[in-house]
Amino acid sequence: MLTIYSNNHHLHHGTELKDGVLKPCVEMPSRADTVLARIKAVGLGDISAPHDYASSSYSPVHSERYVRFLENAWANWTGAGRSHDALPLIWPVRNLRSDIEPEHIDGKLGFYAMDAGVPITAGTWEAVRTSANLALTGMDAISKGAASVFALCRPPGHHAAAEYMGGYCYLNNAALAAQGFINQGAKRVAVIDVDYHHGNGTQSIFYDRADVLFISLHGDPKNSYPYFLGHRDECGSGAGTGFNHNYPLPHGTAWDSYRSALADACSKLAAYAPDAIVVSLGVDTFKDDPISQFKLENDDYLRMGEVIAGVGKPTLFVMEGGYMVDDIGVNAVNVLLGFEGRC
Ligand code: SP5
Ligand code: ZN
Repeated sequence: MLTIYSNNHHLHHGTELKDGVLKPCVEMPSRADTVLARIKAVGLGDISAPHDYASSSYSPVHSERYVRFLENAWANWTGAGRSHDALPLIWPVRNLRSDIEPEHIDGKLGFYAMDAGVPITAGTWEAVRTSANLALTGMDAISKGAASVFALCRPPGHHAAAEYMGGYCYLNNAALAAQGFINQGAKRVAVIDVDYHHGNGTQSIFYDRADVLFISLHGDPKNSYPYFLGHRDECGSGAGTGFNHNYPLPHGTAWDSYRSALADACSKLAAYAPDAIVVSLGVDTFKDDPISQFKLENDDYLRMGEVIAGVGKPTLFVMEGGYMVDDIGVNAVNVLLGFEGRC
């Protein structure tokens, strides 16, 4: 399997507000380095650099004003006299106005963020746009005939929506790839999100559309981030009704019950008969993940790849979360090896 990778992810490493304390993000550069090392160790296949895509190709997945905000945030922040990572400190919750974009950077940060896990630093924009380029390059390779490709994206993307960032995510790499397939002529694309956390951004972007099916398996939002989306009754709206499926699962979920949910999800995938599948591949479902509550083991990821391969469609894997750095290389690459029947 071809991997698309760039060293530019090293440009992004920041701090998050966690457990009431500012700490280095668990979403750190060594994550992608570990996955890349494992790809080389098992000889997964060629590793290619991304092509460059203009930010105009982010429409309609992201709004133009949101992209301009991301691009200029660091300059605006330092222009206001700050030198530490930019983080939001105020949010337009219920009954505060969110119809007027503030001019001051402090207002903009809250306007465009869902949490304090999305630091913006000097190198963030370059890393973020490169991560999107990886997913788009992988999408193009599949459109040209590749059966499967792995976009080793960092930062991840599935919490980012049309106009907000959150959960270490800035641009929604998987959604950009899904829209890319549609732009290249695909009639139907399916996104399946196996990250521990609900893919709220991807769901939101495609919620009213029938041409992109979204399916997510994740920690029940009653007890897991992102808390405010990902319930079972969210089925899509308007033309998109019936094209969104959530599988909220309890703390402690291990492979047996995960496999049942995944098999059900994959039967829905197959019934949709998509031209291409995008997998939001988070491996924070691992038993030792520092911020998550599922119990998957190393070899379970081989089986996960096999089940997804059973759908039998061209498949783009896009890296999302996974924070047990010692194991994420093995776990992410196990999904890819399982998909290829190399296990
Ligand atoms: C891409 C991705 O996986 N983003 C995840 C963002 C999660 N951010 C907040 C996590 C808070 C978890 N707190 C759990 C404490 C467990 N001791
Ligand atoms: Zn996650």
